[in-house]
Amino acid sequence: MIQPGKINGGLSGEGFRFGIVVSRFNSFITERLLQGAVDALERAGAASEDVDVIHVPGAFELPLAAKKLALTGKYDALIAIGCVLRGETAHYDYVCSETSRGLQLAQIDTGVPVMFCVLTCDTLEQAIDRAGLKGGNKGFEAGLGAIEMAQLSRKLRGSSKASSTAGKPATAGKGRRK
Ligand code: INI
Repeated sequence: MIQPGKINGGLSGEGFRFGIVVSRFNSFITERLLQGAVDALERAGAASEDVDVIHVPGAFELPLAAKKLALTGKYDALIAIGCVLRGETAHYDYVCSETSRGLQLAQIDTGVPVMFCVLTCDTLEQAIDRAGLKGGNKGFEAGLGAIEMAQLSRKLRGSSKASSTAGKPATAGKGRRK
């Protein structure tokens, strides 16, 4: 029986740099998600000087800001935080679809992981539940996801068949920044 090699991202944020893009729209919710994300990064060992927070007007502006941050080459992972609440018109659908599509494109185009922490809710109550009440804090989950993806990306940079040893951390990227 073969023993497949496993490459996983760990959960230590030490030595990684993170950018958080936050929408001001529905800031009652987004600032709580931001607190959750920062809490996760801090508890995982990320240093204050390695975490930058950038605010944008609304969720629709998150993709461009995320892409610009990714292109700086400064960050190991990004977190995009927003909250879109359904209204009476189709506006909600346009904002949700373009925001999610744009954020996916930003990470695919640049190779920098972008966590999708944009709540898309029918009611304010649903959003509150996910920003620190019954549904936990989706910002905290996004923070953990950012750490895992940052670690995984660093390992995968050195995981070609010739260079990797399954189960052992890859050497590429090590010491790049601390
Ligand atoms: N932006 C949000 O982040 N959440 C919303 O619920 C929302 N609604 O409902 O309109 C919203 N609209 C603003 C949009 O993201 C842009 O900032 C605006 O259209 C300017 O480009």
